[in-house]
Amino acid sequence: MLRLRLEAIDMATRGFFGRQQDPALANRIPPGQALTKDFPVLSAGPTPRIETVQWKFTLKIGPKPVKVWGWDQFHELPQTKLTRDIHCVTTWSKLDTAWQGVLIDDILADAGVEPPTGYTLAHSYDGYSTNVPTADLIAGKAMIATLYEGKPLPPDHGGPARLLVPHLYFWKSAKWVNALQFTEKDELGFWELRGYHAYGDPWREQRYTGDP
Ligand SMILES: Nc1nc2c(c(=O)[nH]1)N[C@H]1C(S)=C(S)[C@@H](COP(=O)(O)O)O[C@H]1N2
Ligand SMILES: [Mo]
Repeated sequence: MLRLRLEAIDMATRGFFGRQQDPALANRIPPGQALTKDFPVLSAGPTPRIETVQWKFTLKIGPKPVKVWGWDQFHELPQTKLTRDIHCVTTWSKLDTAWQGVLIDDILADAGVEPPTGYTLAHSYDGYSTNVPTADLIAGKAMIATLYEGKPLPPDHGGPARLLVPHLYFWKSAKWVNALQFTEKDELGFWELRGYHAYGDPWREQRYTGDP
């Protein structure tokens, strides 16, 4: 909590400009957010360095692994480009970020899996986790991204691969992702256990536990 808030204050003193600057953009900036052109780095711990040769991504139903992809296998899946606005709970928003990767839909199709439950947890190499309802990952809404602005995703931003769920606060977009797990119930992840909202819709300003 403390770390995130301090960074937000620091950012407010440099490159920010308010929503009033361009009224045409106002309907793209959720309440309490301000635009930035930077791409701030927010991590709970040090950046893990994962070589693509050792990278693995596992799809699990509960405790049971259903399919594991290595880097090359993963790149045989259909590649999709998404350009989306992103919103961090520390109050920065960034417009038109361009990503490429594999839609969760295409991962499930490749594994021959119909979503078995309404809830998932994303897991990462640094021990991070975050919960996202299954409905928010499918129908073209989310991907495992490997390219940012046409280049390999830098390690600080979650490379080699991160989850991208752009319509929820950015802490849901797990960096260094290595598994997606279907769960019976909504199980809270790293920040959700530490005071952040279970769902995290920026348009409803669902920042903290108990926000409506
Ligand atoms: N694995 C992992 N993913 C993570 C985090 C983290 O600490 N570890 N931080 C989250 C938070 S709080 C935010 S706001 C975004 C920040 O992504 P960025 O550093 O690319 O801006 O990543 C999210 N994903
Ligand atoms: Mo965050």
